[in-house]
Amino acid sequence: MKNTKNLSTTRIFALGSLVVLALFGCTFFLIKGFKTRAYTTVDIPTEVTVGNASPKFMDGYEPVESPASSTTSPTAIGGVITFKANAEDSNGEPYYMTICRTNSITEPDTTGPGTCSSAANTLCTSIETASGQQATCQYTAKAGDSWNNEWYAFVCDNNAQPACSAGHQGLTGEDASSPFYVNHAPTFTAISNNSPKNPGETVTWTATASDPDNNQVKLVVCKKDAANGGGISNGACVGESWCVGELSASNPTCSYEMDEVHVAGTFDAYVYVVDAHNLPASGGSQEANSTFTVNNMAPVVTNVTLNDGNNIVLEENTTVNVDVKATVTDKNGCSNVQSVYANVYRSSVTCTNIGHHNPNNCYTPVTCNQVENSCVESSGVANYVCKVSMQFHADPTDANTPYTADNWLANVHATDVATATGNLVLGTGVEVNSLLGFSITGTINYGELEPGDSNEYLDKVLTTTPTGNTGINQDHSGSEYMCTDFDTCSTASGFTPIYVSNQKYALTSNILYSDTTNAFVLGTSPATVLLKIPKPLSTSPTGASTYWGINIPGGTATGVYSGSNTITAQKSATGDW
Ligand SMILES: [Ca+2]
Ligand SMILES: [Ca+2]
Ligand SMILES: [Ca+2]
Ligand SMILES: [Ca+2]
Repeated sequence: MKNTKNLSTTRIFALGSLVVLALFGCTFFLIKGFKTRAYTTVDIPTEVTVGNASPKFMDGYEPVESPASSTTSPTAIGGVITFKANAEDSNGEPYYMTICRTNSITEPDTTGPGTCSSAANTLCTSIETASGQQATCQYTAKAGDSWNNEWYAFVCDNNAQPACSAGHQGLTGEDASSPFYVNHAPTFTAISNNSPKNPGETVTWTATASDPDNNQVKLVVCKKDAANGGGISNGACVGESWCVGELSASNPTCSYEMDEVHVAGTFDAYVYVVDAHNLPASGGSQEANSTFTVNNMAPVVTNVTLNDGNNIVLEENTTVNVDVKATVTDKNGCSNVQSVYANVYRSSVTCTNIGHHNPNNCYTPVTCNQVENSCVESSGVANYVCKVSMQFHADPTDANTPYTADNWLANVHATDVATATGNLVLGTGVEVNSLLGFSITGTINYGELEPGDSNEYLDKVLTTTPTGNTGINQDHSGSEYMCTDFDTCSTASGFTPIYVSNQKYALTSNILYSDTTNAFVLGTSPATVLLKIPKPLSTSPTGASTYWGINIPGGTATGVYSGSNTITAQKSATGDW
């Protein structure tokens, strides 16, 4: 090194002077001996030349970076590193500190700092600093810097023939020692994801990315970009994230595990790559919107019941509400289900659209409503109830009906907002029970007759209207007597009850009381009357009439006679429905 060479030259010169002086002294002594002259006082001239020594870094004040730059805490591009050291010059001269990239310094020809081997190799140079004081200089990290940047600190004195120290890299093993590290942004050239996926599945993004410093890289996927209040900070999304990946050597991935229930649709997903120091990539695919799609799932219908599994009991001449219940599951959430309806029908009937609606055998569509608070958000399950307003004349399917082989079923349909559908037919149906019923308008008032008289024609009409769901006949019977003190009907002297057999009835009009074929005698035992009223098909069913008359036996006392006739409905043979 040049500084070392200069120091050696100086030393050789000083030693030469001493040798000359020694020779001179020895000669003088010999002359004195020869002349034998005595002196009491001799003036001997002296001389020394003091060489210039370079400044030295002081112990405990070796050169350092501030802040320290290390692999775990590298310097950002544009970041400033201040180099600091204290040096002492044994000549007491001020000094300059110069930081070079290589272990080489050139002393200046005249006063001033030393120079590195090239301008490119010069990091910084301090101002003139007094011996023993701290010298500082600053370097701003540049994109062109390497990851790993060696440096050497030199101190050169301010002398007419300056001398520089050896290069110093700081204390071994210290973060603040050479080298300093400059972090560069990762490159991020492409992004992809594996959607569409179903709710409950996992969407994975894969980035094409690496780091010029061989730092590990990480992929972060955010719900919003920076322009909309999102973006990233310190390697994390500012707002909500879809996922935060793991650090990897290159091509990092990031996976979003969907909940079991997830809204369907396409979602914005802004992708960011950062290095292990959370330095974001710039350009390329950074902040690209790599949208992902969650599939719509068709609703699924389960647990269909009709009337809670019980046979259906109708009510005469009116409707009853029968419940259909079902569970509907949509993995896009309960609210994704837009409509639910049921078809309720006799099993051998086609009942799939409103054109099939028939209150005898097919109720469609029956609106179903979500049971309040039944939605379980985490599973997309909700319960529904559909109320069927079933008419009294709905076809019975129990024994002794034309539909014994059938039963009643429910088919529940669910449709979601994306018009995907699901349905389920009740597996085991229930019966609609036979409902035997009728109503009769009017009472039988035979009018005013004298003993020995009868109604010439059976002209007192009773109209029977069926109010159930079967074809019907009737049984007719009457109390044994009509009497003035009904229903005591005293047979004591003075009381003349009218025996039941004086009443007759017919199934058609214009039958004479005296007709022995078509006028039937009423008795106390029920007699089957084959009215053959058909099974009602509507709320205005076909009815039937019976025609009545009476004969007043001779000797009957005057008075108002009362009695009671009993008419009972009987299910007719299925052939008469
Ligand atoms: Ca010096
Ligand atoms: Ca360092
Ligand atoms: Ca980096
Ligand atoms: Ca859905």
